[in-house]
Amino acid sequence: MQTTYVMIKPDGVQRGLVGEILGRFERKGLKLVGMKSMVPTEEIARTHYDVHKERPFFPGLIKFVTSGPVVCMAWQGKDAISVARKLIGATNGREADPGTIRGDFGMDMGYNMIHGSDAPETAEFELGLWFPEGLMEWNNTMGTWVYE
Ligand code: D4T
Repeated sequence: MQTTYVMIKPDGVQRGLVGEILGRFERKGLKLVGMKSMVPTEEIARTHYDVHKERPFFPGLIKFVTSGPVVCMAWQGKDAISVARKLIGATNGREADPGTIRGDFGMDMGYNMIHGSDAPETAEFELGLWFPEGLMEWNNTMGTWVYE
């Protein structure tokens, strides 16, 4: 089992897409092991996107991510990282496949509504950053009908 960090960004919240987006992860069969909402501080946003700190879009990205509430989620399941990335779709909404979140609702690169960890190491780092209090352990009875 893997756990991945998924975050609905301020544009997803502003556009009223929270229910639509998180419903897709639920329906897929992933298990929710953490969820909360906050307006990110500049410090947490900078740490999260540290890998991009030299890129020209970095200042705009930090301003955007700290502009309003985000929804922080931890989803667990077999290959949860790649499964979530597939549900999310390509970075630019205009290029993302229909059926993906960005493909169905997005038209841009910066305003792409959602983030998902891209590798086990980044998932571990991001989960520790956004959920320092830890994640929920619970028995998801639905899981017995999701996996053979
Ligand atoms: P995140 O990290 O938000 O899930 O997005 P991706 O994994 O799909 O894309 P990324 O790390 O390459 O980019 C992080 C974040 O920066 C914005 N961005 C990216 C941007 O505004 N302009 C750009 O040219 C790029 C490459 C979008 C997502």
